[in-house]
Amino acid sequence: MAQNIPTEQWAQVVEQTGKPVVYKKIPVQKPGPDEVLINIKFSGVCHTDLHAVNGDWPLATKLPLVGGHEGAGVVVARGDLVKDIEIGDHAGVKWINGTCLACDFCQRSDEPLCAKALLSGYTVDGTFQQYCIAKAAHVARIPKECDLEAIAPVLCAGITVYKGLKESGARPGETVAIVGAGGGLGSLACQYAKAMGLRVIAIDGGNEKKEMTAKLGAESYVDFMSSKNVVSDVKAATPDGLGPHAVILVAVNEKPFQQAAEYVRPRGTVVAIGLPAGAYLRAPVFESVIKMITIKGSYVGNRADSAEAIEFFRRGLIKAPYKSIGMSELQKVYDLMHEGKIAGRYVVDTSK
Ligand code: 8ID
Ligand code: ZN
Repeated sequence: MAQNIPTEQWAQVVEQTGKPVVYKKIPVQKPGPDEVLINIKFSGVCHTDLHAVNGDWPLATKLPLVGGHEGAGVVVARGDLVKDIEIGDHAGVKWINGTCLACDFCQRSDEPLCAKALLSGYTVDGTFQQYCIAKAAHVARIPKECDLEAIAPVLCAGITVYKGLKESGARPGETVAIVGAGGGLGSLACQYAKAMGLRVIAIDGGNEKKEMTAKLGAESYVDFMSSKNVVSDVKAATPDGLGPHAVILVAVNEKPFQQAAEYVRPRGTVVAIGLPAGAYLRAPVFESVIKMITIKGSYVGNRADSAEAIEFFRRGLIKAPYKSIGMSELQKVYDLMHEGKIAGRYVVDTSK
């Protein structure tokens, strides 16, 4: 290990689900043979982190838990088996912290489907601490020219929506509806969709998100809070009135998951990404069949998707808004997120 690594560090710890996070000092871990230790400088706050704090998914978290999975920083130590990443390199800790690399899914580069996947900030400690461990094979390589604070949200939100847009099969010039467009994933989805040559209908609530999504390149906005009929408003927002070719669902609410099948274009694809607790995807069989629609899930991305999403950022194509705050104030971010009051993403600075 390098000499300047402290034995203790600041972290935000979930000690009990459903209770506020606790800001305290905890020990710095040592990386195993196939792991790296990353000095996390900045970490985005994803709604998944709030699901972990609330314990509202049918998947248990580790406890006590350090949340966070959009961590950007500097490699400060590595295990003996690690050869392809150097001390001093910039790297990112993603949701997929490690996988077995040997199962059928890993072999086919569907690593998120690996049954042995370690999940940062959920089944292993994540990035709301100053020093975080991850499997070297899975850490994201971040080019030195990229700003570590601005790139943090790409490490989950960016990768996930980029993958989801690819899964939708939408082609350049076609229209995609982004449901929850004013949130963390949604704001990045607007930018990736635009960079991929797609036309964006943003769906969210309130004027702040309307203005933000317009700046991010959305051509139209449907306000789910004031619209009298979301289905007809979304259809009307497409150039020919037939509905969007794809729908990217990144809201944390069940209702839009039921509505999407109604306004998606015949032959279109609905991609479910958001994970509202206890929600169901429902669609009428008759219309789904005669419209030949596809409804599918999309879950983060593999290592290649991650590298591609980072490359879009490096090229200057992704400039999503974020708000900076000290890591000590993480609970404030969760409170705002719970109320749906965050336009874009919050990024915490682990030194404050
Ligand atoms: O791999 C995955 N599938 C993956 C990866 C990362 C995150 C899934 N997620 C999940 C999270 O766990 C969470 O459930 O995606 C969801 C969205 O995460 P986020 O973008 O970090 O959440 P946010 O910033 O709170 O944004 C949610 C937005 O949805 C809007 C809200 O106003 C907010 O802007 N929204 C809601 I709640 N209801 C809506 C509705 N009916 C709505 N927008 C349109 N219509
Ligand atoms: Zn996330």
